[in-house]
Amino acid sequence: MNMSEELSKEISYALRHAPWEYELEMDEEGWVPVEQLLDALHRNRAWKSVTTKDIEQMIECSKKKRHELKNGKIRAFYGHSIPMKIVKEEKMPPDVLYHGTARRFIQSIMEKGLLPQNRQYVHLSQDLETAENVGKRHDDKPCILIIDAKRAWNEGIKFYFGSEKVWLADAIPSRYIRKATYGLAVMH
Ligand code: HQG
Repeated sequence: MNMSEELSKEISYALRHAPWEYELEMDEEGWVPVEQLLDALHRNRAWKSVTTKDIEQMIECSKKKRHELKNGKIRAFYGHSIPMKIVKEEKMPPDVLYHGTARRFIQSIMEKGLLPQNRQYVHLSQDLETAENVGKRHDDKPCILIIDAKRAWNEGIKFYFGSEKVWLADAIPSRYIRKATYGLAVMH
């Protein structure tokens, strides 16, 4: 892992899971003052000389947009597990969304629907490639689920904008979920 990836991981950990460990004051949309984050990072020898510019560069270079820096504040777009629920912007989803997961979770998902588990929201992918990459974190042969987002939205399920590739929902009932065969996913 290079320096920028390590910095991204550390910042994701702070902003998604443990702002109190870094003494960060977080607002309801997940924003914290960059100065506070820098102060905390500077207390760690590994990040002694990290600057706002380094954080900007890390965000810029990352293939996946995980953080946003604006008006002297920084936030994580998604992924939170802290007790205070981060308020996200409700938005009409595309007709179809995807979710990459492990084969071993399928039976439970088909019974109970998609649940946020340890995070605040269920994470859905904008495209198949993203879903495959998410699924590979859990299983070398991930299973891709197709979410009938349009119908779910029409029937009152709320969706929230996460980032350019990530959509969020409180939960997705199983009637809106079907399994893609792995072959189908690759063909698209
Ligand atoms: C599964 C990463 C059994 C769900 C990723 C998933 C993403 C169920 C796992 C983002 C279930 C939770 C989030 C049910 C859901 N029964 N299992 N009823 N409902 N699950 O890591 O979506 O790179 O919390 O399928 O790329 O994998 O860190 O969520 O497998 O965008 O920026 O429970 O985090 O982004 O796993 O990943 P996770 P996720 P970063």
